[in-house]
Amino acid sequence: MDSRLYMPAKIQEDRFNKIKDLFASERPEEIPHRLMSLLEVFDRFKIDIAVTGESGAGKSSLINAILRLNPDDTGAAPTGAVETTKQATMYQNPNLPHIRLWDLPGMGTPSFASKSYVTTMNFDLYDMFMVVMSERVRENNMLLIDEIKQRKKPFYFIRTKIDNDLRRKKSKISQIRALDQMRQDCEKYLKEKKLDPHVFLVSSHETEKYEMQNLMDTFKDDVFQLRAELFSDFLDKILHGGWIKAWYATSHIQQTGKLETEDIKALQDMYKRTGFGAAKVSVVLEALSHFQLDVAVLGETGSGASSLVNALIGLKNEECGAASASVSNPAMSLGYPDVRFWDISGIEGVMDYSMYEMKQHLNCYDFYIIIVSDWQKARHLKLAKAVEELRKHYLLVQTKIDCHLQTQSDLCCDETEIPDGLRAQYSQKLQMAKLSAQQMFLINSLDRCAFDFVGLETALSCDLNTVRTSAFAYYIKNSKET
Ligand SMILES: Nc1nc2c(ncn2[C@@H]2O[C@H](COP(=O)(O)OP(=O)(O)OP(=O)(O)O)[C@@H](O)[C@H]2O)c(=O)[nH]1
Ligand SMILES: [Mg+2]
Repeated sequence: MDSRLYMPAKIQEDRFNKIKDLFASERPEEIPHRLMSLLEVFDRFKIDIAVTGESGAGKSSLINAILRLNPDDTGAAPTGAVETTKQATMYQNPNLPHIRLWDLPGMGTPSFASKSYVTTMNFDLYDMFMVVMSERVRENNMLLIDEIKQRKKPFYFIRTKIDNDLRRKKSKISQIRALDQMRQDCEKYLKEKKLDPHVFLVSSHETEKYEMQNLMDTFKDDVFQLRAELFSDFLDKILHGGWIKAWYATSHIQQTGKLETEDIKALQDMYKRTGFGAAKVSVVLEALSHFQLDVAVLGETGSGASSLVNALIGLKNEECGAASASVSNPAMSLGYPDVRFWDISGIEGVMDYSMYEMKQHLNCYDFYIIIVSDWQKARHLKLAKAVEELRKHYLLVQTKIDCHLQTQSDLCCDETEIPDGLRAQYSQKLQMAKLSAQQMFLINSLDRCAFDFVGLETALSCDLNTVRTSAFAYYIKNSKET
């Protein structure tokens, strides 16, 4: 474990300088509270994205693909070969509750005639659109785009069911040619309207192919940006726009349930007390976008820290870019945007340190995954205590659980009995150690579908979302102090 690790900047220099200027006259100890009360309101600010298009184009299937749900999963959008979606229905990823995806009924059926579709669907309620089409660009797609353009709202043009289109194209070259043609076909009509939105060619059934990943990555980035703009714009209207603009903006936000009344009041009060208005908020949100979170994966030598890092970033150990135990560069993955995973093995080397020294070592990270390899030596408990004293968060993981279970395979038990027993036993031990962690994730890093790996990923995404705001606030405070 190298304490002199080079930690790259967490915010781009120009953005960092702007935010430093913003807080130039503030006392450092006031910064976290100020930033966190603002960002907590921003965290609750919702953005509404409508997924629209002709009936049967594949809108509901696309939503399921974006949310990584199978059509049969509970909570998935119903899909079907006949007209299926009969009313606008909202879907969310539980880890990203501020992004609301609206599955709209299809345009151009007897129930939803093209002429009245946009009025019936009330396009004014949405902040962004995904116009979904399959097979051919049709007049209805262009009608939708005209309406969106009139409202000056951003949109993606998404051609789906690409797997069907390419079914008969056997050679790579004919596939590339066909994809090229399809893209040109979409862009031709958009260019005629002097529009240049992102165009994606995807399949909701074969999500690992074509441009689904590109769509998800672009969407994650764009949505943060757009939410930040909408939030600053709303503040501008309610604080500086005169009462008519303020009234309209507030009614819209309340009608769409983007913020609660108390949140709006909190923003107004904050402005009165501190002069923190739209311009300043926009500087803060710009700095927050792409703020890098540093996650330390801590384990003893040979405990499987590198394999865990690789599994988290979705690489196999032998793949190019995969972590090796000696690496002191962080690993990054599109699945966890703006998160740097540090592979820190060899923690036994710091076990003789005092609590103070240990905290010094750990303080540069924002979040920790602590690998438990030997309960007897209880090193993980000391690390967890140090992290708790730093008032930071962590997850506890027992790796190589498959090997552990193999050693017990002579016991005749049900397959789930041993892991269930271990989980219960570990929770008890954690309680006895008076740690805030209640759960131990049992995993095999070489098989991401087995044991608690999915649970670990869900908990990690959720925790990182929560930690981001306070990590950012304290980073700004600390950099002002140094
Ligand atoms: N092969 C293939 N089939 C797809 C794809 N996306 C959707 N489908 C199929 O197309 C049919 C319609 O899909 P839906 O997602 O229900 O379409 P929709 O636009 O939501 O339909 P409505 O709600 O009725 O307007 C279903 O049978 C889907 O399985 C895809 O990417 N590839
Ligand atoms: Mg549907």
